[in-house]
Amino acid sequence: MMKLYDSSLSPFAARVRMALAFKNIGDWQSVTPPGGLKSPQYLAINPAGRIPVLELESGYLLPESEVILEYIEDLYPEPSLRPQDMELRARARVLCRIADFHVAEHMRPLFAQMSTANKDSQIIKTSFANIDDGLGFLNAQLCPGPWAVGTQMSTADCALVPILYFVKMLAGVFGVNNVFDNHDNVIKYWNEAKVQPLSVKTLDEIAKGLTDYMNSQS
Ligand SMILES: N[C@@H](CCC(=O)N[C@@H](CS)C(=O)NCC(=O)O)C(=O)O
Repeated sequence: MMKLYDSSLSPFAARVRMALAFKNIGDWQSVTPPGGLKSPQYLAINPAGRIPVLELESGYLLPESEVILEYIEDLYPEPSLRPQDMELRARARVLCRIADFHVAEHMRPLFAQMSTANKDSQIIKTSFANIDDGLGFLNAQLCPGPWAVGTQMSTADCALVPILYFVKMLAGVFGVNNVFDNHDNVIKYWNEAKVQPLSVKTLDEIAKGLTDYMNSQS
């Protein structure tokens, strides 16, 4: 059985769980990284010390959520998260890259700021400015919904739904009001996509993970 090194606090791990749920794949197991992400045991699993990693039946340890989705798609082609249309397929890939490189990447300093007592207001300001730029790029690329490239869910939604949830969460934590406000297509996408049953399931898992984490800290 495949193993997913997983966390309900990770938008990247959520991307993989959302794809597995879409395909109704049950033969996988969620595993907590042994010893924490930077422990020698886990660094032997993923030298980058990051989740997710999918351990394949062969024992091969596959990192990088987007590549994991491609593997899952090859392993279980139906139902497909790759649009039939070649242009829409390209658009879904572009949206995944925007989500990763132009939005999620700028959330990293904010996660670090969450867990430090000495907050740096300049880092927080710059990160939200970068996220706003990324949301602008996303805004220009999104198609009319309810999903990111139209009426069918794709890999882009598995990436975007969890990441946008975390953008909202971080904005709440740092008191940034209406983080999507300059981006009409992002607002529309978020409102339509977040209520789809698979999004609800994925976002509920994240919300529960966050609640459990907060409770463990208090
Ligand atoms: N590009 C990677 C990013 C994975 C990633 O950054 N995961 C976060 C959890 S949300 C992590 O493990 N962070 C720990 C760290 O960067 O030290 C992917 O798509 O899988």
